[in-house]
Amino acid sequence: MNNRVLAIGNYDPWDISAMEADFDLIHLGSSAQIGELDAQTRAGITASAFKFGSFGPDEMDLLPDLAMISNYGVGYDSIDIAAARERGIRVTNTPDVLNDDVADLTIGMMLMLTRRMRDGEAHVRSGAWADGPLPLNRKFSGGRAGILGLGRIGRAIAERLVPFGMEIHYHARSEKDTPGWTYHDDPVSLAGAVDHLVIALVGGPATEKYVSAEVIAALGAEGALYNISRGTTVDEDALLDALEAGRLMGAGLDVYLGEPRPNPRFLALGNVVLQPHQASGTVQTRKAMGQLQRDNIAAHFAREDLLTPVA
Ligand code: 8YV
Repeated sequence: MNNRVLAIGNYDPWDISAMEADFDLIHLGSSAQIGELDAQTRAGITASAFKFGSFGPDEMDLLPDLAMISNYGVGYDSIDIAAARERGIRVTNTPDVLNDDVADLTIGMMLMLTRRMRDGEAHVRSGAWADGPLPLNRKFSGGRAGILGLGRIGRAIAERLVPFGMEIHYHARSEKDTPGWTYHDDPVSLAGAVDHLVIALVGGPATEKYVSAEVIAALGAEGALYNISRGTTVDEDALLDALEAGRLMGAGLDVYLGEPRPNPRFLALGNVVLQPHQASGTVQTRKAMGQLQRDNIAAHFAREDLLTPVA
């Protein structure tokens, strides 16, 4: 077997040089360009380092020898897993190495929103402070936090909230072993019990609009919503309507529908903290994600067990 790898997406230079050193690399910016490779080149490719675009049956069928897709990212909703399974293509992702960063950014957004830190900074920069103090805001420690999806990232977020004296509630497919956190068997009940609702669900069709208008209504005018998962998990129109009408205290968002051009209605709002899908975006974590992606590909070529196969 050759060691040709089709890398797809915009990689950092250290990933490109490492892949060039380890593999016979072909690099495309997006999966939409696969068809531009000639048939002979495509036929020799057994592994893809995937980062950007979508990987569905059409793309897979252009690569007749493809045996594995190594996804850069823990979320693999842009890969059609059923189509991969039908074709015997194995898929890996990059779990765990990004838990800290995603959880850190979540806490940052929670504090920023609740303590009105953006308004506070504007107050200093504009000189408005000389005319009077910033209006009082709301205490963060000792509140009630709800985690929707208690996977590895959800748990890392909950663990960070414990030292803030937060009461922890969660909803997941089933009750988990936790240090006394309160389980809710549906998201509406969870939203109704908390001040801060953090979405840490997996993406994909199964969780589409899981945070419905009903969940948002249950969170209520004193509640705040945070999303570090995928934009698809929220009924975004219902969220925007609630934020505009003051039926929700605010939102902290790292992910949106239509990235990288979020709905402009968000930009007009004062009660939101908006981040550009950067939760895993530190040099250290991105290097670890690239390394794990390459390690999975190396295991494929060595005919060893893949390190982090997708279930
Ligand atoms: C992206 C992410 O993968 O891991 C995930 O699921 O959403 C991010 O870490 C990252 O932006 C690289 O494209």
